[in-house]
Amino acid sequence: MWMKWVLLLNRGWSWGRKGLSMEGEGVKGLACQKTMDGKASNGNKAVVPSCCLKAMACSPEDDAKCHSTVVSGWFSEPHSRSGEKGETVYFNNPMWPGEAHSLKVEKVLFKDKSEYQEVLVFESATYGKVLVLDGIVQLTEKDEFAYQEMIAHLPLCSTPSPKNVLVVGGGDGGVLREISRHSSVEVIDICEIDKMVIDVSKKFFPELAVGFEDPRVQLHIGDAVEFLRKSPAGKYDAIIVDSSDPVGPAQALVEKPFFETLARALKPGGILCNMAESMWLHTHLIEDMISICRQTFKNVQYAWSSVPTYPSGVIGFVLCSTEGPAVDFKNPINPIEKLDGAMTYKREMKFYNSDMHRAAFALPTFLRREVASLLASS
Ligand code: SPD
Repeated sequence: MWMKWVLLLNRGWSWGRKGLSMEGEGVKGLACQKTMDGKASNGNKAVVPSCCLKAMACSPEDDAKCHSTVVSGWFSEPHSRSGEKGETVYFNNPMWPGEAHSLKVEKVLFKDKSEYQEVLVFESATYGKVLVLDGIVQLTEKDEFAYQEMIAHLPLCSTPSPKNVLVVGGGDGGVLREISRHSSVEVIDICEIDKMVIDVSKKFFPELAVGFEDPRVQLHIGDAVEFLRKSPAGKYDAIIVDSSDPVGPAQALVEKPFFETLARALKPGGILCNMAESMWLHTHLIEDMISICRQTFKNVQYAWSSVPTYPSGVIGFVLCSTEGPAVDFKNPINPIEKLDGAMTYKREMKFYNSDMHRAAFALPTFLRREVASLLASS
C-alpha cells in the first residue's frame, strides 16, 4: 500500500491534512485522516481498499460502505452509497473529479472481490452487460468493439507481418479476439494478473472470451512486470497493454521501469500500443507517458478513439516503436482490408478500418501542440 501512495505522489497527488488532493484540479477537503507514513491519525496502521483510495472515500465510515456501486437502480462510476436519509451520496473519483457517469441497472449478475479488485457485472438498460472493476467501467457489450478493435489493429496494421504478440492485461479476451484476425500471427501470449476477470468474462461475455479459444493463445496468470523480466529480449513484434486505469493493480504499468522492460522484450522496430486515457481528463498523465516513452523508444505517437461509456467518451493510445526499421504509424502498412478474411473472421468488424486508423492520429489543436512540444523537447 505504501508503494501505491509513493507512486501516486510521483504523479502529482499529495496527501494534505485533509486527505488526497490533486494539484491544480480542485479536489480537496475530503475528510481523510490518513497520513504520509500510512498511519491513521489515531496512530493505527491504515488499510485503505484500492477502490476506496480511488474514490477518495477514506474516512472510516465510508471505507465500510463504499463498495456498493449500485444505488437506486443506477450504477455510477464514482462510488456511491445511500446516505442516512436514503439519499444517494457520491464519492469523487480522482481520475475524473467532479463528474459522474451513470448507467441504469436492470440486474446485478455478479459481484465479488478477487485478490486484486472488486469485480461487478450487471445488465444495463441500454448498453447490454457491463464489466466493472473497482467501480470503473471496463467494457459494455454495446461499445466494446470501438476499444478492442482500435487497440489491437492500430499496432498490428502498422507492422508488415506480426508474428509474436503479447497482451498485458486484457483478461476479458476482447483484444485476443481482434489479434486472431491476423493470420501472420503465430504466438499470442497474454499475461493477466486477475483470474477472476477471465472466469467472469467466459461466463458473462462469451463474445469477448472467444478470444481465448484461439490455439495460438498462451495464457499466463500473474504479474506482467515479472513475466516481462523473464521474457527473452527481442521476442515480440508487438505488445498491447490493455490495462485498467493506473490506480490499483495497474499502477506500475505507467512507470518508466515498466516501459523499459517492454522495450527490451520487443524486436528492433517492434511496436507498443498502450491504453492512454482521455485527452479531456488526463492531459498530465498523457504528457507523463509520452515523455517517459520518448526516453525509451525511438518513435512515439498518440491516437484516440470514441468510446461512449468511458469517462468523457474518448480513450487514447500511446504507440511507440523501438530502434530499428522505421514505423509510419499514421499510414497502415499492413491494411486490414487486404488481409484475407480478417474483417469477417469469426465475427464482422464494426469500427476499425484504414480510414479510422489514419483519422485516429488527427489531434485537436490543444493536444497536437502539447504532443509536438513534448516530442520536440525530449
Ligand atoms: N477508464 C477505463 C479504461 C479501461 C481500459 N481497459 C478496458 C479493458 C477492455 N478490454
